[in-house]
Amino acid sequence: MLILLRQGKISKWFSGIGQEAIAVGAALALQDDEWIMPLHRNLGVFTSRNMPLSKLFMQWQGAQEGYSKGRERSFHFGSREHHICGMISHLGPQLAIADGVALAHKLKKENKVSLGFTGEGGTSEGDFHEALNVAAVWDLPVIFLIENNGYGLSTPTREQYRCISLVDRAKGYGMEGVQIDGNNLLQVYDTIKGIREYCIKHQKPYLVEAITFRMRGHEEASGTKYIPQELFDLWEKKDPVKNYEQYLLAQGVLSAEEIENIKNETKNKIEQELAIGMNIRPVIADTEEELNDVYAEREVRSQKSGVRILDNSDLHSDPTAIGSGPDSYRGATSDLRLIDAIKQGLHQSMEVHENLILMGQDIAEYGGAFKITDGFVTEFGKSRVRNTPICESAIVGAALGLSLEGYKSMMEMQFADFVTVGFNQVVNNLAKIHYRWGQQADVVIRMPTGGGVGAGPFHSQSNEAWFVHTPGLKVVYPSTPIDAKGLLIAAINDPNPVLFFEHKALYRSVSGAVPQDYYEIEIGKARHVMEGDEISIITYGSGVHWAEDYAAEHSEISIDILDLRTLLPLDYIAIRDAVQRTGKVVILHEDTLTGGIGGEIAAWIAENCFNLLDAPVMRCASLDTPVPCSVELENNFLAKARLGETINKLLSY
Ligand SMILES: Cc1ncc(C[n+]2csc(CCOP(=O)(O)OP(=O)(O)O)c2C)c(N)n1
Repeated sequence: MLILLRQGKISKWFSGIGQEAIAVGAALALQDDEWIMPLHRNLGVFTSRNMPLSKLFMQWQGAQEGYSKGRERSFHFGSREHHICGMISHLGPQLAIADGVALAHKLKKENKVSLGFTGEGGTSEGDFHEALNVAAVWDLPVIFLIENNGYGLSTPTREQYRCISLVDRAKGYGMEGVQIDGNNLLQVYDTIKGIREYCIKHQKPYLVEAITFRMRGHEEASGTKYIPQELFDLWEKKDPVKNYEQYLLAQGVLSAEEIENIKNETKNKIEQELAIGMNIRPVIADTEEELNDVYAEREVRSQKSGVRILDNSDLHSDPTAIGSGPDSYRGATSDLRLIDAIKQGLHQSMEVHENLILMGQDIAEYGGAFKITDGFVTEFGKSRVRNTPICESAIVGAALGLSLEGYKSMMEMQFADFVTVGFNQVVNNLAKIHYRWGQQADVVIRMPTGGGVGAGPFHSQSNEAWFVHTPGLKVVYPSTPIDAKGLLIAAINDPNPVLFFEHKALYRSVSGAVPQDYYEIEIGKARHVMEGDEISIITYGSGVHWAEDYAAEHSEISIDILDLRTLLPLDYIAIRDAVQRTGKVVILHEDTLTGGIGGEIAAWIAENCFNLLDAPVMRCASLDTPVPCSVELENNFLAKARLGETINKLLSY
């Protein structure tokens, strides 16, 4: 690797020289179908899982024939076939994915563990703490393996943490831990093998701290000037490969000649594989393939026995049907509030999908902050309706881990505001994983959102635009009970990560007829709420109700209303139609103005529908301030306060 790097034949590489015993010993101690979450220094995991070297060489050249179609660098890729979960650069988030996989094993009652790597530097991340805490609280069979090599880039351990040994932290989490010589291959192998059995037998996690040393720079370019030479001299004597060789010689397991033969065979194999691996074609960008690979394709839906499946067309077979009622639907309906419709959609999904797991703070016996899962635990049991510690990042990561093992999951953010502490997992792990190495993230995150409830800056935010800007996610935002149920069911059936926004102020204030059947509303399709020919209001969420109220109070204006329902992907055909109907458009949203989705839609209309416009597109959004608490301030903050003014301005243009 070092030679190839110097020859410019592979791109960036992080050396594991001096640390080989940990990756190799740990990988060999596990079964081949047990997931490992390796990091940048763990070449030994990839080779121990017998990945073809030729394909690895292709990966390291950034070739399309590698493991990530040329989309990822060095070791940032995974392979389902080899049960290796590709890392994201952020290090710590890998550990919570191991939690999710271990949870899947526990639920399936399989005798398996997962194993997550971290450097000692990565242990300072909150993700380390969250992952260990969740594993301990949920009694998950997962091995956390710290490779303590003395430095995190240039930062020595004394500037990284204050405890004497990192393994001492195990006690704080309520788990067992052990410190081992990470340069002794047999010790690593034996320890991990024994711990694996312990984790399976006792259904518990385990923390291992393997002491080692990094014999080269963080990566080759950054050098090693900050490390005293004595340390290299000391650790050179402890080289894991040389010492193992000596051991085998001393024990009479191998002769000097046999060792020489093994080396030659290995060298020849590397040369042969390299010759194949160098035989790559130049990367050819295919925009369509690039875009298509961002999302997992949904399998054709199969009708489960006993479940009547309706879709959008059953409910609205007349494409000009107006309003949110089940226009053409002849089946039984109930008059439900938005919150009840969500509850029903979730409940039916739990019945249909035995592999659907719900996770969130206080969602079990307590029924959730808004009582959406009230009663679920009695019916579906605590293993499927799971209270979580206050560890948003780890729970999103665990949801991804469940997905690796074929589970679906729904995580309830107690309030959409708290997604900030799970943000990295959402936008970097869930969103990018399919594009990076073809793994789906079958996860729905429910996001109780929005203001108008006097709850102040941290319980009222509209943060949907953050996610609309993230390729790989889907963002859904219903405004009516019938849509909320059908869209939630569709979100759960979708194999991609979906952020499902539920407006808190609409939970109990909006109701309507909802089919009792299990049905879907198609993600990505807007709803034409009201026909008009003077002005089009394109909106979603609470904006739909503000627009409807305004139209009811101003019958003198012919108002057309479009409810987007999904914000990613946007329904551009419906947007175009709305522009065409009136030529005058207001985009209305509760989110603040700058960087809100209104700007995106306005730009798209300007680029694509300019000839249909009779006036500039106007945006009506909330003030560019945090959400204030006092009712007077909040009323002034919300976009609704400026809707009439915006409409008048547009009409008089
Ligand atoms: C969240 C985050 N912060 C910073 C970095 C940059 N970075 C990459 S590796 C590294 C050092 C990691 O040290 P350690 O966890 O001890 O692992 P080692 O590289 O020593 O194997 C740093 C700072 C990063 N990748 N992610």
